[in-house]
Amino acid sequence: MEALCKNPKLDLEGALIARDRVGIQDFVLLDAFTSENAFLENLKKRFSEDLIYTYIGTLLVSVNPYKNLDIYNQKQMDFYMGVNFFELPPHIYALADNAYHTMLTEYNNHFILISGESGAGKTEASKKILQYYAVSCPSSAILDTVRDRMLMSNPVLEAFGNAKTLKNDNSSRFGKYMDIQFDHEGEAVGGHILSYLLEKSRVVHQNHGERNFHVFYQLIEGGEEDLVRQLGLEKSWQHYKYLAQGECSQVGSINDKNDWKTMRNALSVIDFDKSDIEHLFGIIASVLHLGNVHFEADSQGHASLLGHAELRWVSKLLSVNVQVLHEALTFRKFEAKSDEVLSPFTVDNAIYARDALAKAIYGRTFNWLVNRINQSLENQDSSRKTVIGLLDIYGFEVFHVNSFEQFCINYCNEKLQQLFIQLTLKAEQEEYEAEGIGWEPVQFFNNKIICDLVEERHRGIIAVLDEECLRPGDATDLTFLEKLEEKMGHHPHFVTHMLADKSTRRTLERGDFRLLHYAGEVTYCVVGKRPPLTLTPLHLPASGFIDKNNDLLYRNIKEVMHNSKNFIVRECFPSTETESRRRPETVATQFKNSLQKLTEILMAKEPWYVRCLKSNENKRPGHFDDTLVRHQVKYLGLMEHLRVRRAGFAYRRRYEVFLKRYKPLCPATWPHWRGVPAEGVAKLVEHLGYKPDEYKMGRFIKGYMTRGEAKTTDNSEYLAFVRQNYLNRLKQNLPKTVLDKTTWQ
Ligand code: AD9
Ligand code: MG
Repeated sequence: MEALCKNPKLDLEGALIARDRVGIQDFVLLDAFTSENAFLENLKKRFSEDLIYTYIGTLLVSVNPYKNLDIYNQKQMDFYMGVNFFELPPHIYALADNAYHTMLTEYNNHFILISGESGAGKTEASKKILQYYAVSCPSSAILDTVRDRMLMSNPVLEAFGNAKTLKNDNSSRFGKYMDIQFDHEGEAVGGHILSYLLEKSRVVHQNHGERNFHVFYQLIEGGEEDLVRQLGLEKSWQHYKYLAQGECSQVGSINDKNDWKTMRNALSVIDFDKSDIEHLFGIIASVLHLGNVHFEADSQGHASLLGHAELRWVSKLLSVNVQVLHEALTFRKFEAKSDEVLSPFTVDNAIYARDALAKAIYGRTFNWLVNRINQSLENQDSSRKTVIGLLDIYGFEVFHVNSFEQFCINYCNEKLQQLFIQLTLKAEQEEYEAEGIGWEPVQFFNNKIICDLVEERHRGIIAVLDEECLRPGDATDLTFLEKLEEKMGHHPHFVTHMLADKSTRRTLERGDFRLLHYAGEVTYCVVGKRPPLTLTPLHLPASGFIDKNNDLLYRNIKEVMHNSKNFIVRECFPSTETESRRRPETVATQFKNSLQKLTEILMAKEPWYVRCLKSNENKRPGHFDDTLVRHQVKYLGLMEHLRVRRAGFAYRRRYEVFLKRYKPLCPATWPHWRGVPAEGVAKLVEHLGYKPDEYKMGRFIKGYMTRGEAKTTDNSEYLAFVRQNYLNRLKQNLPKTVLDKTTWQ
């Protein structure tokens, strides 16, 4: 282990001597680190010493160790509290601390973007950051409650929103953005969570080797005898069709019994009372019973119910009338003139309606849960607060068969990569140009072309999909695919069986399309794998793009749910929905819009980045797969980021802000500088003897002097482009008292 980890504050020099063994902790600082090989070698060297974190300037690279390291504890938190970023070895706590102190001193909003593919360690990183704030921020008794609730929201949301996949035993199946609100004293006073598109198809279908959401297994394994009896459940996951398909319940890394206890305790901390909990678990159990409701065809080919006992449990737990529910699952209601007409379902229709109901109940209950947690985190005080937002979203994923869900997840990752590019590579270089600073452009792959391919209005894949979904008549997954072929035929990132050359064609089926994502190729299966109905219900059909995008739930089923006596169910199915004649937005469009809003939220804040890398595909502790890591380094654009950072000026502030911060370093500017801020800064840097290539002055000086002619955009107010290593020296020179006390009201 790096000496610094034992006592970072005392052992800086020791760490420098040990450099050969442990590699370099910030890629920016070393001249020899421009090649990809050297980059990887450094990561690997550090990884082999359990040093999973490395900086590229203020960006933190983290490599998943797949083992518990003794670096997340109170002692480590104490080391990092209030200490300058580059004075200690890289750590997630350092990044969290720096974001926090910058927020306090500059009084602005920040966000931490945690990205990486599925299983790379994003959720773990976000939990570590939250824990750091919970422990290190000042607090009072009242605020302790807020802090505990924030921490406890995690086990609850993970139980309901995470599941075992082939990539990750605790894979996030929803996106999460959490604002932590701080008052001017730096106390965490509240929080707010936004959740994004839960993968609710998992409720009714899991691939082999995968599980349903954790909460189901927790309830069955850990649920108290009384509760389980009240809910009419068997203590065996094999009994439930919705849990048995993946043929995978016991997972070495998961202890459902203990997780149940943690989650139950967390619910009480978040202020769920007995009635909330009863209603909530009633709903979860009802989904399991619903999965065991089966149908057979009667002599006329209409669906007839097989599982009466199960349906009774469903109606009891959801507090709805059993007859009415039965009817809603086996008939469709039409309005013909002033009459209501019932049209019987086939078995296929009934299975579809049953699964749609299970998905709707679960998905909406999840949203209800997020709202309920938000109420408990709400801060009543209306005074101005600053926030740090934490973004932890499902990572890029490629399976053997990829469907609509992977399409949404991977699109979301494209958007985040685009945001990263916008905020770093692109914006940074454009700014140098705008400020008139000499600059050799760094080439990078801009994935905007893929984002456009997916989301462009009228022309993108989502637009074509919606068009097919809304088209009355004979639209199918295959007609959708044909439309795609027509419209995207020549796009360099899109290919189908029909469009492919001979060699590629062999790897594509007729119902597939392939996207060349920034992180690699993914083949999406558009058509539903709907087997003949003679197959056992164990092999439930997974539906295709059109179905999933439509996410249809018949109106009479919604009405039944709205009349439920379970208050959660009632809230989840409001009357406004059944009364409205407007067609709801499709799933993909809703998702696209919510990502657009998210981008706007993030763009208004100061960014910090954690780039998580997966060390190997087999979750093997301490194993570093060179090829896999190299691939991620490439597609995440880490080399390009390093080049921009090394050549560029990582730190920039408006003249006024810069002067306020550093004026104690120069007698001419301290304590007061009465002139133009830009000139004060010029005095300051002259006094400090900066070398010309260590900093640059943006256009503002010129702009200010020749007022009137000058353009006065926000950008032109920037000045002090200071190289990262120089900034460290600058900060180190600053008297400690000033560091502590400077505030920017
Ligand atoms: V997904 O996109 O939600 O499927 P994540 O969130 O990127 O994915 P996660 O944080 O869940 O991955 O990490 C996967 C597993 O790696 C965890 O369950 C841990 O077993 C392991 N892990 C990740 N980070 C660390 C770490 N810093 N220390 C030890 C870790 N183990
Ligand atoms: Mg995750």
